[in-house]
Amino acid sequence: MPATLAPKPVFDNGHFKKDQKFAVYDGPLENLPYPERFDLEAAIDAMYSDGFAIIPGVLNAQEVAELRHIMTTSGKPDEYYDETAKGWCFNKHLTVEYHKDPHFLRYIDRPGVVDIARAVLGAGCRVHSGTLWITGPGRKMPIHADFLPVALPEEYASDPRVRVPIAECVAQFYLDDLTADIGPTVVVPGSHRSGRAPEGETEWNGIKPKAAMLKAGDVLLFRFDCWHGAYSNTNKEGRRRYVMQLSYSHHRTELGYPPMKYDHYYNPEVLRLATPAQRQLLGGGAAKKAPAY
Ligand SMILES: O=C(O)CCC(=O)C(=O)O
Ligand SMILES: [Fe+2]
Repeated sequence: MPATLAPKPVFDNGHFKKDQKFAVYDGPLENLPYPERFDLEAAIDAMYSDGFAIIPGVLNAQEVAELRHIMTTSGKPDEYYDETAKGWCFNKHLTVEYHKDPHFLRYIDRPGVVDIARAVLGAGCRVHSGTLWITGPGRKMPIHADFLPVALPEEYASDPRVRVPIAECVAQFYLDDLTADIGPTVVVPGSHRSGRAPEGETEWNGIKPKAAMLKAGDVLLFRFDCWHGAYSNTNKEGRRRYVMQLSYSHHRTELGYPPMKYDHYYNPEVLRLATPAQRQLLGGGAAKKAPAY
């Protein structure tokens, strides 16, 4: 007789749960406090207490303009991304190819952002993946968790003695001075302490989503289990929101591009220009032959 197994627990991991209920937050919008000055220790603590940190002024005006230009001119013609006729919105979402394009090296180890990532994910953390995302009027995103590595009863997740480790976090580089009408990212502060992903809820513990009403060049870094979404883009002039996403993960996570130790997949310019710190973030190391899959 086979041994009786305990019932399979319901493992709820946000984005990846197909039958999850989602709800868009469209209530009154309150902004997150804007940090007057950046304090690294406070930002690291905030990743555990609030679930996110704001790093102001990461990119300068020229870098913002350069990235916006790259995003506008890359990919296919605009018609290809325009889904307004299907009841959706302009939605141009491109994957950053770190192994092909040396331009993107410059963003992966920005002071403040990478320091928090290393502190919360471990010194060996990696760049997991990146995207360039332009979204137009009509776009919104329901409140969700990107990934929930550890599901816990709320009484444990909220216990101050419990510090749930961070598996992955995403840095959103904003390339606009955000206003409510172009759909800022919203986060529910502290919601990772619920121990679960939202199920059609927009608030947790009486805490409503708050807007990251940031300036062009600022970064919002949040852990994947913190509930978040995006307010609707209701702009009447057709203004689009520009964001670069850069996610960091624990060093044992599979990356969304070839790790740099498989250097024959790489553009030689990326290999030539990468600093030792950037090599490490891209999964570099002693060059290896590709595994024989
Ligand atoms: O667009 C935003 O502000 C949020 C994006 C997001 O939550 C996601 O890509 O999972
Ligand atoms: Fe998300």
